[in-house]
Amino acid sequence: MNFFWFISENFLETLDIADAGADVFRVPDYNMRSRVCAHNDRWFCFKERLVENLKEKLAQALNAAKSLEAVEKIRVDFLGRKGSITTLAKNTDFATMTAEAKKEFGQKLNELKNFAQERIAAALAAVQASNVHHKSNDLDLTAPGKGRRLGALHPITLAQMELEDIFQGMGFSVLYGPEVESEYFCFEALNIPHDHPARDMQDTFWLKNQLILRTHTSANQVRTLLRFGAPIRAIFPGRCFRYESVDPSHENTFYQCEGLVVDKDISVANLIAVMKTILSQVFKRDVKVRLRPGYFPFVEPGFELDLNCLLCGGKGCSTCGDGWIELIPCGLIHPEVLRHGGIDPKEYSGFAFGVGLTRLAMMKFGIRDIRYLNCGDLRVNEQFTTLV
Ligand code: FA5
Repeated sequence: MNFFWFISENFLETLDIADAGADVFRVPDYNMRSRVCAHNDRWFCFKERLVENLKEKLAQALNAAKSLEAVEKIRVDFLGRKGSITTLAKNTDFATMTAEAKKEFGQKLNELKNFAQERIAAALAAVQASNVHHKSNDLDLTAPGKGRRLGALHPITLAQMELEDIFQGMGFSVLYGPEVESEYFCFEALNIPHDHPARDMQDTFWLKNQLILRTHTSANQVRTLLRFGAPIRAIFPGRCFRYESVDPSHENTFYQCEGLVVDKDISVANLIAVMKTILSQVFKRDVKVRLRPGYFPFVEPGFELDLNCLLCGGKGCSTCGDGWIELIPCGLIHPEVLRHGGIDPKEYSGFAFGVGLTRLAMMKFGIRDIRYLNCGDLRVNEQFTTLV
C-alpha cells in the first residue's frame, strides 16, 4: 500500500523537482485533499518516487564530479545539515503516519542515507585514484634525477682487499683466524712464555677460560702450521686488540696482516724481495724505507721495516714523531715456533711479517690520525666512495 507524507514547496524546490510533474503527485483523492487543506502549502508525494528521484540526482551529480571539492559539495548538498536528505527526514510528518507507514518510511530513509554515503565514498576513492594516476602521468622523464647515495667501503677494508689481491698474485693463500684467541697461540706457541717481558708490550682484554682478544695476527702462525703443515705461503689479515693509550698512531683496536712462508732454503733475501714487491705495488711510487734490527721472541733474526712518513715527507709530525713510521716488523721464523707447529727446523725454514694494516691505510690515503678510522663518522667513509 502506498502512503503519503507532507513536504513543503520550498523543499521541492531545493530538490529541483517542484515542476517535474511526473515526480510529484497531487493526490486527487478527496480525503487526501482535505489533508492538503489542513497543511496549507504542503504537497503530497509518493515516497518511492521521491526517494528514487533523490538517488538519481545524487548519482548524476557524482558522475559529473571530477574533483575532491566537487564530491565534498555534493556530500554537503545531500547529507549536510541543510542537505536534501536531511531536510527530507526533518520535514517528514511522522506524527500523521500509521505505525506501519512510519516503519516502512524509516527504513526507506535509512536506505537512502546509506546509499548516499556509499556512493559518495566510492566517488571520493575514484577521484583520489584518478589523481594519483594523473600525477604519475605528470612524470617528467627529462627532469634531473635525485641520485642515489653510494655506500663506501672503509679505508682499512680497501687496503686489506688490495693487499689480499697482491699476495694472491704471488701465490699466497688468504686465511682468517679467530679474534678471540687462546693464550697459547697468542703467546706461548710464539716463544713468549707466561713470565716473558715481551708480554708487557702486548697487554690485552682478558676473557674467561684463558681466552683473550688477540694482540697480533701472529697468533695464526702455529695454528696454520699445525693444520696445513709445510710448505706454505699464506697471509692472515684481521683485527687485533691491545690495552694501550690511544694517540694519532695507536688505537686499542687496529688491523694487521700477518704473512707466513715456510719452505726449503728460505732466507732473508726472500723476505726482503717480498717486502719490496708489496711496497711498490701498494704505493705505486718510490717510497723510502729503512730496515733495522728488531726483537720479537718468535723470529731470529728479527727486523723492523719502517716507512718514511708520507704525511710529512719524513720531516716529523704528530702521526710519525721522528719522520719514520713502524710498518712491517718481520724476520726468519724461530726454530722453536716451527717445532710448535710440528715442522722440523732442520728440513724447513721460513719468514714471517706483520703488516700494520691500519697504518698502511693511513699512509696510503693520507689519514693523519688513526682515531678517525674507528670513530664511526660517515664523513670519513664518504670520502672513499669513488674507490669502491
Ligand atoms: C707485532 O705485533 C708482531 N706480531 C709483528 C711480527 C710478525 C713480527 C711476524 C715479526 C714477525 P708490533 O707490536 O710491532 O708487532 O705490531 C706490528 C705492527 O702493527 C706495527 O708496526 C704497527 O704498524 C701496528 N701496530 C701495533 N700496535 C698498534 C696500535 N696500537 N695501533 C695501530 N697499529 C699498531
